Amino acid sequence: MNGAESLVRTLVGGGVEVAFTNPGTSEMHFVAALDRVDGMRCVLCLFEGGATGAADGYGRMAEKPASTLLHCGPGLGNGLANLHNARRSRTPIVNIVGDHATYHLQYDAPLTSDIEGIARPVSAWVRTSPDSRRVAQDGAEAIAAARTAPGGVATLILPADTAWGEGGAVATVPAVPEREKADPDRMKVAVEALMSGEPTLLFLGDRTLREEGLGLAERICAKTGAKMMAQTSNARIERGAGRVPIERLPYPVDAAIAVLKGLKHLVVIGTTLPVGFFAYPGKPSLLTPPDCTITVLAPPEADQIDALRQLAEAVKAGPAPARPAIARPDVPTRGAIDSATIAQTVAALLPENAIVCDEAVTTGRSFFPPTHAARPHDWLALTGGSIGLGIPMATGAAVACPDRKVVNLQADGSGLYTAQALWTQARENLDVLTVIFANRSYAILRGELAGVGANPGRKALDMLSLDNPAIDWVSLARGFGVEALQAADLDAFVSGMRIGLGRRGPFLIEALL
Ligand SMILES: Cc1ncc(C[n+]2csc(CCOP(=O)(O)OP(=O)(O)O)c2C)c(N)n1
Repeated sequence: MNGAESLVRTLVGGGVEVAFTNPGTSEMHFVAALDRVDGMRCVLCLFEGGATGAADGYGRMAEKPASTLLHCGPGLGNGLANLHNARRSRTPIVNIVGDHATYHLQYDAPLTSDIEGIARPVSAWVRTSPDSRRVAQDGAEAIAAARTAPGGVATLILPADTAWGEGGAVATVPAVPEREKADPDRMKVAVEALMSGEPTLLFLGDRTLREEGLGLAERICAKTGAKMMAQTSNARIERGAGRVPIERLPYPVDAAIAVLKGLKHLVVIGTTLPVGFFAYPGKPSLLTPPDCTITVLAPPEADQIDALRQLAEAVKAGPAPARPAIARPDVPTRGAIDSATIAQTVAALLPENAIVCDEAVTTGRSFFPPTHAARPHDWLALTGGSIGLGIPMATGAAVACPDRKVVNLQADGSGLYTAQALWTQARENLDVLTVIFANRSYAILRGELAGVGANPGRKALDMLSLDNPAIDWVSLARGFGVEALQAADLDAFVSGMRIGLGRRGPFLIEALL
């Protein structure tokens, strides 16, 4: 068996069943091995950012790693932005990058580069396999590294001769270490904060935002009077009718400072501190009031659910409190296509068990309150602020969950970074409805210009406008094999949503805002 085949067999044996690929010459033996081994679905992505974003969407939903297959340092570089987002969402990914044969590197051929150096900032684990007898073992360790809490990108670099060389043997995946329990001293401080009667916030991320964690947090808050809030951008929240509604820390710094005002204690579980996405002149980085105590009870790598259980027990939390049911709204019948009517339409029509992939940027800022009443669904957001994730993430989520409708709420500028992932949706016949918010601008950056105190002139404003020429998303989608329609008013938008949600397979709506 050659190294490539031993690696593919090891991946399949270790539960890696999907490869999002964009290969080149150095990966040809790996590609050939995919044909000799059953159990690995290969999904071609036309750009590495599509492959890495799809692996992120897949991992968030499947809760196990997919692999990528990328070509040398430049291919990895193309995929880096979405690996950055995956690192922020702590998604397990086995990131496989081909390289020149070991003995060829000394000649500095054109594609030679420092792959480890490119991979390191986004990877929890990096290894270059030295030879074909070792490559399966390295693959097995990569799977374990990707799955080790909090989850991350394990980059395995595969010199071409490690793939074509003989002597490979299938390896088994080593055990993944258990998550550590919360520190008892911090638990004591957190319990004291919650029982103090002073304004206290449970600041939540990661696993705490699934049904079980939210249920525990709700009971703790009901007992102690504390409030709960999610970090701004989350890998996955289980929400919708019958589930615990949770708001996110607002993105704009002033709004975030306002909601945290008066807080005396912050208890952090499954995330990091509430800081601004950016610094702004004259505004703080850390957004809690200066006299607020902060206790990081369980960082993302810790056992967050156990921390919540211990807290619930320590404060003697009662059963789930009665929660007033919020009625699902009807579709809007009056008004323009804007944030409010879009959110209302989504809330009214989203099918049960849908997966929402949110790269709506400015249009989506206020989507949460109106969609609490939507049918139960998962909500996946842009975790690392690196735009160009939405369409690939929806692609990967649809591969992971073929029985669930995926709805990609997509800002137009961000969508253009990785629009070719639509082709993968068409080729794989994935059940994804993409809704493009065609405001034909980088709208968020207008606010940022003001926020940093810059004084824009015509040239600066020109850098934020996408209307000359206007991008024709319907033609773009059709060109990639995805049926599409344009909605210029609210009626057309609502009926487009009914059409898109009522059929299976990829579909795109360009909503003119
Ligand atoms: C990889 C990357 N490049 C650039 C940026 C800077 N940036 C942030 S938002 C944005 C434009 C977003 O425009 P669009 O997606 O149309 O959303 P809108 O602001 O119009 O709602 C840009 C360029 C970024 N966040 N990530």
